[in-house]
Amino acid sequence: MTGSAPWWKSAVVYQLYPRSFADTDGDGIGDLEGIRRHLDHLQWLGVDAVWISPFYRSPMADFGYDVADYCDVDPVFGTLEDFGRLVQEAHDRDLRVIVDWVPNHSSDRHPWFVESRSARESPKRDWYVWVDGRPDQPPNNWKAAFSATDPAWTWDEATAQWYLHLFLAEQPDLNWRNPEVVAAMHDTLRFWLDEGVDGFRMDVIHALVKQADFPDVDDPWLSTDRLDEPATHALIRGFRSLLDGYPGGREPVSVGEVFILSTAKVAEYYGDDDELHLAFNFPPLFAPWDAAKWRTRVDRVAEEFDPRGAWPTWVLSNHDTPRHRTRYGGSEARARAAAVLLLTLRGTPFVYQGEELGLENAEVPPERQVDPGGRDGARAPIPWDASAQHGWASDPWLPWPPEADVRNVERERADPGSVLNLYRRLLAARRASPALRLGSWSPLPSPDGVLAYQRDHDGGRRVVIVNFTGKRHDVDVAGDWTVEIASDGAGEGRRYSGAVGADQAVVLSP
Ligand code: TEU
Repeated sequence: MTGSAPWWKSAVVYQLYPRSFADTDGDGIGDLEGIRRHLDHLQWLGVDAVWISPFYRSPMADFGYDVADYCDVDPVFGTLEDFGRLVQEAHDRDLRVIVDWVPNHSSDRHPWFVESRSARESPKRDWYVWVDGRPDQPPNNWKAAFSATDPAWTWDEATAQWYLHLFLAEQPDLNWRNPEVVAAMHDTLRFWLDEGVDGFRMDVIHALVKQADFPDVDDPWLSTDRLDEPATHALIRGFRSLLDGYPGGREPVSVGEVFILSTAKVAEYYGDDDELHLAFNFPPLFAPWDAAKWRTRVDRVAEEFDPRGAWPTWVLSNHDTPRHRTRYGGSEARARAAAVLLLTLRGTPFVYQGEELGLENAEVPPERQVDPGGRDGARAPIPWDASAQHGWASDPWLPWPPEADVRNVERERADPGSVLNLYRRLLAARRASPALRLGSWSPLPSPDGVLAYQRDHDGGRRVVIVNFTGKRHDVDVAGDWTVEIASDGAGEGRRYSGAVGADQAVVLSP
């Protein structure tokens, strides 16, 4: 690969939501062995790394984001041995493995919290956030995520204090002002590094330290004014030195979920190249399919990130948000054009399992809804083939996404015109082009409704044109260009005509 850039700058990361990827033991829930058996498919697709959503021991109140043992695999997903085999076989294929790390809160069944809750005098009392008060009056106006009304506090009858939980009551927040918590959580990072992982996706990392004295705030949900504390930045510098100092030359990466809707704030979490290696930046993910809005948000990233040498990330879909094809109105053509955008901006793209099949959100009838955050639709199982069970041994835990009879891995692999094969071509084009992987980004003149830009690296150049509208547009580009990739496959390998079709995106090479 090119020069001395760290691997994660060139990489495309594929997010695995293990419950819904592939099931091998027939319980209707995906498992680690299911991931291992499909590594050849991921290698065929051409991604460089996987991020696996939590597979740790958990009562599953938040489907694994409530961790009861940071250093073991939940039996529903398999065993630590399964994980070891998965890492080994991924590495054999040059695929890196990033695990999810959920440091803000544990499960209420974690032995740390059980002990903390047992008595005010418990040696672990101060591992969580306990405050005095009256049972009828929560300590402040902070609200728990997923609810319009529930306080972020639960009264513990037995010990007559409130404990804090930014999410569910089953997810008590750890007290990161306590150095014992810091040391114990550093140990969990070392544990997975020793298991061979290549990095961590760090859950709600901006939230670790809360504002002292817990004042009322203007926006009582996941707002920045009660979180985003200087002490959190100091903690992140500690994680960074642990990762950078880990022996073996593996260059483990940290990618933080900084759920703050200010790109300037997100940039601060890269520190002075001494905090996160990468951070998710949510404004583009939440942008509508609109060229001007995307242009503004891409520009914001360049303005805030470039001066500090921070490397961006790009995400269209994840396990918390409706799938981008659904958000953009259900059009496959738009979802394809969006894929071209995702995989050609400057930064590290994250592909969420199933978007490469062009999946839409599943319709989940009320009686099958299970997520307290209402996010089931994006978490539907991956259809592997056209059979009635789509490669799953029994009915999966959530309903199928739409059109699973045609929109499945087997069918789409066999169809050169499929969304899956578009992703594969885009990934191959990235691999072959230092300009697409690492090049600079500069906008080109284009009509309203169209975003055009070029990527340059060491004399290599690619031009990308994304038409966000349902109308054909002429877009002049100086010089002679060949259509390397077209989102609809049209004209690939031929000379660029000077126009992009409705909802079409193209990658041009000299
Ligand atoms: O998400 C944090 C977060 O901010 C989102 O949950 C957001 O509030 C919500 O999805 C809006 O619909 C992370 C994980 O990605 C999520 O799955 C977990 O539920 C959450 O943390 C708690 O661990």
